[in-house]
Amino acid sequence: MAARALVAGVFGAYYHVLPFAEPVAGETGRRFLGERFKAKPRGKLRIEYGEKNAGYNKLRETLLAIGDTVEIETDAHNPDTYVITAVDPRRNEINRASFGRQQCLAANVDGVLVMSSVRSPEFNLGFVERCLAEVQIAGADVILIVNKFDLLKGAEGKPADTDAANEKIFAYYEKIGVPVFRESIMGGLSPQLRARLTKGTWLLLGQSGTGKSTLLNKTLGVDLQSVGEVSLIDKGRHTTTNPALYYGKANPDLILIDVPGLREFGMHHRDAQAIRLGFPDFTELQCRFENCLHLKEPGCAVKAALEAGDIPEFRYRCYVSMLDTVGENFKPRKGDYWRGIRK
Ligand SMILES: Nc1nc2c(ncn2[C@@H]2O[C@H](COP(=O)(O)OP(=O)(O)OP(=O)(O)O)[C@@H](O)[C@H]2O)c(=O)[nH]1
Ligand SMILES: [Mg+2]
Ligand SMILES: [Zn+2]
Repeated sequence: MAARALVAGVFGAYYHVLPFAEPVAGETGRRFLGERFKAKPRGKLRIEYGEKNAGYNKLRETLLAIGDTVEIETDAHNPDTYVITAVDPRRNEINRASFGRQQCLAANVDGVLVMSSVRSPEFNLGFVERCLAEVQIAGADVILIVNKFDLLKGAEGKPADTDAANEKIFAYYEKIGVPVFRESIMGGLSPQLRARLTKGTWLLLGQSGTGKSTLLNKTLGVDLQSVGEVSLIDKGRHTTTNPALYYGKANPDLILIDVPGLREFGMHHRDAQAIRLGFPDFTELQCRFENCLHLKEPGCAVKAALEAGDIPEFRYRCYVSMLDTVGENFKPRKGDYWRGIRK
């Protein structure tokens, strides 16, 4: 029998899927049956998927990602495992490049929670900037969470101007419309952040150790319905790099996707024109040339704004360093399709 499901875990050779429950009259939002199942894509699937989604480049090498909605069927020969027979086109997808390969971290997200911290680890501007650009290119909402503010109190050995410099960065993000939440997640979410996280599918994106799993635990609570390694939550330490999707039984409308153990967030999979579009505060300015990369072109409004101090130095420097890495070392390997590689 065929059913519809959400891809909720990626484990190399197979996936975890959460079948949707029949909609209840008068209720909005998706409901799940509650159990997760092992599933494998039917061999023919990749070819069919490619034909249906002509917009995708060489889609036969694309595989499924967390957040894909799929059609599943039972397999008479293998009752423990469902067969994935079809995949819906994606509304958006968040990718990163790592070791010269592109990895699709999640598809069909409403927003991304970019997670960072002020101490252990220190605020990593480059990482955060690349996440913000990727989310902008993908076309999803973004929120910046700066965690571990509790560690600032009485912190010794660090000059206070690091924090003043960080505050200038946060203030600029707020000015260009990126909400910034200053948090100490271990002691609980701020009421403002909690009020913001009531529904939707959110990807948690941040360097290892910034507190993503802690946020997940505090937000979704004890009756966590998990798809993925539960031990990962218990220990609060990453044990794997498999992304997984979670929701609380009390509120299946709020879904969080955790990607553990990210050490780098490469943008080599994007070209220069895509990077350009990742900076909305730059594109809203009127350069002489529509596709201006704001480097040495005449009549560049971004360079003018930089000189006038309207665009801060840090922002422009991050942009230029991102342009420096595009396409560099980007060699996807065939056979790695299950990781979300394409091109
Ligand atoms: N001081 C302080 N420590 C925190 C806070 N939130 C989380 N931590 C600690 O930071 C460490 C890392 O937290 P995790 O939630 O495992 O971080 P993560 O982002 O999931 O890390 P990866 O799974 O490796 O990507 C843990 O020891 C947490 O207890 C906080 O608000 N303040
Ligand atoms: Mg984690
Ligand atoms: Zn320009």
